[in-house]
Order: sequence, then structure tokens, then C-alpha cells
Amino acid sequence: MKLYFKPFACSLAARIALEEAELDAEFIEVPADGRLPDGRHFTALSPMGYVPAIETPGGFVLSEGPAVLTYIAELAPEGALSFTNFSDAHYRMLAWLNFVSTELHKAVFMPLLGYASDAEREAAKARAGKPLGVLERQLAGREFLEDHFTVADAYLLAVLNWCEHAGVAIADYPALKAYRAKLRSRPSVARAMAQEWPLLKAA
Ligand SMILES: N[C@@H](CCC(=O)N[C@@H](CS)C(=O)NCC(=O)O)C(=O)O
Repeated sequence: MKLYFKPFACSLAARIALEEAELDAEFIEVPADGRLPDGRHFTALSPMGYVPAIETPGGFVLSEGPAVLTYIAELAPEGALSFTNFSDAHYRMLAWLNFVSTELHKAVFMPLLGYASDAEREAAKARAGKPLGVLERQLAGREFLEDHFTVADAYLLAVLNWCEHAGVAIADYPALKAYRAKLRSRPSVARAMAQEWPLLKAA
């Protein structure tokens, strides 16, 4: 399998998931101009030009983070990155993936990371408190979003990594801050971040 990524983008979650489940993958950094080493343009794989995207040896291509993460979770040994299908926890995990994607990643962090006008950034700041408050309450006294580490935690960690750059005061959310610190020391997360640090610096 190939994972198309950009350093410290949301695709970091997919790298963490692959590390956590010890699944083999080739990691292909998408350059700013989208021209891939094999000559294709990245939009041939991911129509919006967004990472993450994965490509299997059989030629199956998938973009959209929550779908990519669900696919990796299902490739992994059962329970390693998600819960048993049809368990309540499995659907709560899917709900968290969607929550992180829509309420945090797109609604709050994308505008704050600079892809927006000043007015849109102000609106994003005003929107931040509600989803961060939901997460703060969920994570108070817990190590993970649900009973064990899943791809939803990997995604949330990748997004929380942007707080400082986006001007989101994570110190106002002590449970979230502690959750992020603890996850960063998890071996799969630490390995994935260490692999992408030099690439981010070089970018
Ligand atoms: N709807 C997409 C959004 C993914 C997304 O926003 N990816 C960002 C990085 S976090 C991206 O590739 N932006 C374009 C760029 O960096 O050039 C998904 O859920 O995967």
C-alpha cells in the first residue's frame, strides 16, 4: 500500500495508524506542485488535491481521511485500531472521526491555518469553543476517546498538533492538553512524528 502524505498534515493520522498496526506501506510525499515521482498529478488520485490518499497494490485508490483511516483500521488485526463491527463503540468511533473532520479540522483549523479571510478566521475562532469543550468533557479522566486507542485518536492528535500554529490556546483545555502530551509519547505516534519532523523542516 502507498500512503500519499504531507508532513504534519492530517495524513499524519494515517501514518500513525499504519505504525500502530505494524502494517507495511510506502510513504509518498506530495510535492507543492502535485507532480508525483511517477509522473502523474496527485489530483488523478485525490480529485481535490488533498492528502491523505492511499493506493493498494491492486490499484484501489481512496481519499478522504475518515475513509482512509477506516480502511486501515479494517486491514489491521481486529481491535488494534477500532472495535468489533456492530459494537456500539465501533459506531461511536466512526462518529468521532466525523466529528474531528467536520467540527474541528474543517470548521476551526483550516480557516485558522491561513486558508481564509480575516473575517472567516474570526468566525472560526468563535466556533472553536464548542467542539473543543465537547472533547474536553469527553477526555476528562480518560486516556482515549473510547475505551482504547483507535484511528479517531490518531486523527484528533494530528489536528491538535496544529493548535500553536493556528493560535488555539490548548492550555485552556487541560484534559485535551494532557491527552495530546500522553499520545505524543505513545511509541507509534512518536515514531510517526519523528519520521515527519525532518520532512517538515525541509519543506
Ligand atoms: N476532505 C479531506 C480534507 C483533507 C485536507 O484538508 N487535507 C489538507 C491537509 S490537512 C490538504 O491536503 N490540503 C491541501 C494542501 O496542503 O495543499 C479529508 O477529509 O481527507
